[in-house]
Amino acid sequence: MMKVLRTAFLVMMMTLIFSAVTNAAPVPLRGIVEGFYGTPWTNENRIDMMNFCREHGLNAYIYAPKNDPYHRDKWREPYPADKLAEIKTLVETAKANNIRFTFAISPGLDLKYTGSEGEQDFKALVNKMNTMYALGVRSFAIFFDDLKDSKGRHHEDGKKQAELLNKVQDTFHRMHKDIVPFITVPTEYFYNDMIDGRKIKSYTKDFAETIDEKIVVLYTGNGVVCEGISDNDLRNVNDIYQNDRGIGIWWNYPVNDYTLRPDGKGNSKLALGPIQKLPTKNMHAIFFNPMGQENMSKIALATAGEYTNAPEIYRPQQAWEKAIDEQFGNLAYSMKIFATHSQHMENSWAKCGPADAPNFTAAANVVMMAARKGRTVDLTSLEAQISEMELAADTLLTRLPQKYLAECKPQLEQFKRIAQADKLAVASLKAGKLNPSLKTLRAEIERNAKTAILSEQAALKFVDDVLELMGK
Ligand code: 14T
Repeated sequence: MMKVLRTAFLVMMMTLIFSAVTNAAPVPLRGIVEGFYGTPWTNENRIDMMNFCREHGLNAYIYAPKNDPYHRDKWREPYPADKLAEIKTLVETAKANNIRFTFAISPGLDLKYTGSEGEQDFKALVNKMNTMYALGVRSFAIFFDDLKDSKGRHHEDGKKQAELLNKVQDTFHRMHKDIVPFITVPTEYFYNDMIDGRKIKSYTKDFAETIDEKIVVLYTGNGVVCEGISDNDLRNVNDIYQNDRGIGIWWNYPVNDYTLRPDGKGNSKLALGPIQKLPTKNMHAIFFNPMGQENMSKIALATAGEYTNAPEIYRPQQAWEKAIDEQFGNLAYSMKIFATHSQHMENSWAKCGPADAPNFTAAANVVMMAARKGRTVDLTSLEAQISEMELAADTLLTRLPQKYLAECKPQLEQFKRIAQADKLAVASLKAGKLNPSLKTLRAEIERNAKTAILSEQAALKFVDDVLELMGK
């Protein structure tokens, strides 16, 4: 009898322990950081996104819009009543959706650490956070990113910053027992900025040594916007930041604020690919920085949900197809064609996301290779793709619901122009002489490139390749 009981007890314990292990979320804190430059999301956007997060297994949202004056530029100034009411609604919506709402403040531009000014600023910080506590906020972040001058230098003191963070957290924790550990982003927030050759820079060394081990430190990878973070990359940065639960990630995809249009109204390229190339283990927290285009961000963010809920078995391409099928119903086929041409984000300092339209590039390369040798080639595969592109652009322009169209119309129109230019490029190759309309259309594409960019290295490159070959 005793033996049977003991066995039963053991089995029960094993089951409990095992289920505790398997039920533990691979990434306990996973969500969105509204941390981009440019026009912030509307509260309606945010509420919509919180519902989306719950549906996709994301459980955290950080409020940190760079262009909210009360978050950064004028961080000392109290929020006006209407803004407070908005934030209160967000806090309540987050709660109803089981999402941890974090209020972030970015005081670094002019924060004072010492003397009577330091005292005053400390009080201003605590005051601002107390107002948020009264609205129901229980999670707080203080960010110190983007404090570099025009020469790319910063003058921050890692020890002073970290000491201030610790002091604010301690003070706040003494006042309110129900707050969770703070979140921060240091001034040197990407790996290549933390080291100088093989040496850890003094700012990072001081910050890492001083910061309370419970505080969640976020970093963006080897660069600000980078191709991926390997398990090994994560180990390297965790050698610097030996925090309780390891360093967390602020992932700069699908954010596109660095492709801001000259008129400031919107961004020229949309990031419509899947999340990819992120670590498979040892992540306590990951936050995805989205686009100002809230609805168009949901392709990448749905894949972020898939990834964070099972990083080890995540497959980007499959998650991407599933996301588009779910979100676009009978327009999914057309949306996949458009989105394939707008996933790769790259400029002089940023590089992220899968290559645009790899199938197009492959077909175009075969064609160009032969054309350069003066050989005739089979153009059927390329022509089929081009027709589908034009059809997809037309279909989406006429049938996409307004909430999406409002976020991607210039890009869809540009997509259509590029498809038409591709068609003229193929016709030129076939005729053995340049179709004069191609140059006109190419110029029109260029005029629109300030507001809409996509497929620069794929469908648009083919146009330029043909122009170069047959030009003048
Ligand atoms: F906090 C950081 F992790 C971070 O990424 N900060 C900003 C972020 O607000 C912005 O959305 C993101 C993408 O542009 O990159 C950081 O901002 C930069 C960084 C640069 F190197 C803006 C311009 C830069 F040249």
